[in-house]
Amino acid sequence: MLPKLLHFYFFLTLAAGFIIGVLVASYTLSQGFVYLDLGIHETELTNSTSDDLLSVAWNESVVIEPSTPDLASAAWNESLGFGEVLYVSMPERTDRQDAMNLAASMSGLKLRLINGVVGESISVKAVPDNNANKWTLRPSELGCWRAHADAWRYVIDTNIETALIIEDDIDWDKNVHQIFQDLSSQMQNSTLRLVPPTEHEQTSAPYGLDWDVLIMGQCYDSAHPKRLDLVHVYDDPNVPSRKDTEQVFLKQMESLGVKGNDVGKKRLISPAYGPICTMGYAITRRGAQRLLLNLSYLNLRGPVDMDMMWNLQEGKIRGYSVTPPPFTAWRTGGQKDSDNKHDPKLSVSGNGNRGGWSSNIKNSARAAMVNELAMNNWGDYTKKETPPEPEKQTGKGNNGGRKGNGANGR
Ligand SMILES: *[C@@H]1O[C@H](CO)[C@@H](O)[C@H](O)[C@H]1NC(C)=O
Ligand SMILES: *[C@@H]1O[C@H](CO)[C@@H](O)[C@H](O)[C@H]1NC(C)=O
Ligand SMILES: *[C@@H]1O[C@H](CO)[C@@H](O)[C@H](O)[C@H]1NC(C)=O
Ligand SMILES: *[C@@H]1O[C@H](CO)[C@@H](O)[C@H](O)[C@H]1NC(C)=O
Ligand SMILES: *[C@H]1O[C@H](CO)[C@@H](O)[C@H](O)[C@H]1NC(C)=O
Repeated sequence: MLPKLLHFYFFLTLAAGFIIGVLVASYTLSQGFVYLDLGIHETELTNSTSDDLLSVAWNESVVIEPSTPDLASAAWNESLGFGEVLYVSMPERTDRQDAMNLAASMSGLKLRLINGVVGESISVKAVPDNNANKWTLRPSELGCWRAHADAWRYVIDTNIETALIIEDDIDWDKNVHQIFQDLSSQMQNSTLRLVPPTEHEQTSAPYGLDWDVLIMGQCYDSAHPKRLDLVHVYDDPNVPSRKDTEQVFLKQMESLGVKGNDVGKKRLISPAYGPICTMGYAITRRGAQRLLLNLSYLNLRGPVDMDMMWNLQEGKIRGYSVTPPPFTAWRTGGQKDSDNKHDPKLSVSGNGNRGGWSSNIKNSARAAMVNELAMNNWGDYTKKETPPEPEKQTGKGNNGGRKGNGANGR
């Protein structure tokens, strides 16, 4: 009797073990799919994180308990792992808003519009004090400052921990999520941190919170001349080649020890010191408060980017610069390129978007979206009617079968 009972219990234990195993495995599996649902484009899902999750999921043995998904994979969400993405655009530049809406949708990003401000509309009473310098701000510079200050205010009001702020005339890489995932894993353990990340940072701040501003869309930059030792260098397969990188960034990289064959392979994080332009930067809530304090409440000593730089150089705010910067100007030539410096001698449209260009980027998102949306409907009908020819390897220029119908002109 007793041995029989033992057998029974033994069997029961086995069965229970099996059921638990199946439950845990399917839980892991569902975690994998939760992640997949967050992914924006199917084509992006072949990336390491989802691969890892799937290979865990398909393993029968109960390997790992459902771990918190890698924090850096938040970079694949619609705000790149920041609280929100805000973009500044003059209300009348609906052409640029169309472009940003389109490019963002093709890159799996969601943007919130912060209206640009006409400088002349700002009351003289609302202009910050400017005792320190004699710089007289042009109305367009004042308007630009006001729009960014409104973005900072939005961050403070909404209680988000970080925001990415971009302008409306920019381009980025079509692999922007991968670039930011890589940046995030580097920043989590960056050698530039003064203190180890807090528990909160480790669980919910993909880029840490040890900064006020994270400069990622500068048009000029330089590192602290006496602190060229402060740099965090890492491999990034998506950095532009030397010929696609502007001189100013090659120079900065060289000053920080990245030259020769490392150019085109490495990206750098260094304490921000001399950045100009505000085409793309992230701020923490504390950063937004510091900027609103110094660049509104106390004073405004010059154009918003200059005063931010002065504060960085004076050590009054803490920032990091990412080099080469992931956000860069989209240029078409002509008057459309600038809302600040109107030059009536230029033609209105320049080369137009079809003739537009950008530097510091390996795979332009703007160029990619034109190709990805291209089609040849009538050609496809013709192709269907004629029996398919055997597939020929055409080498470069053909992006493979997936969008093989892409007519490259219209
Ligand atoms: C199961 O896990 C092992 C170890 O992590 C891995 O090498 C193997 O490829 C996995 N199997 C499958 C089918 O993914
Ligand atoms: C993206 O991830 C960040 C960090 O976890 C989070 O704060 C933000 O709300 C997420 N954005 C979206 C659109 O889910
Ligand atoms: C950061 O460092 C910790 C502790 O050394 C380690 O457990 C973690 O995997 C590292 N994270 C990344 C993203 O490298
Ligand atoms: C703000 O700017 C002033 C210059 O007017 C500078 O002296 C001061 O240190 C700055 N303060 C803070 C808190 O950043
Ligand atoms: C994920 O991203 C990397 C880096 O951009 C890319 O080279 C690769 O194609 C992607 N992974 C896979 C397995 O496709």
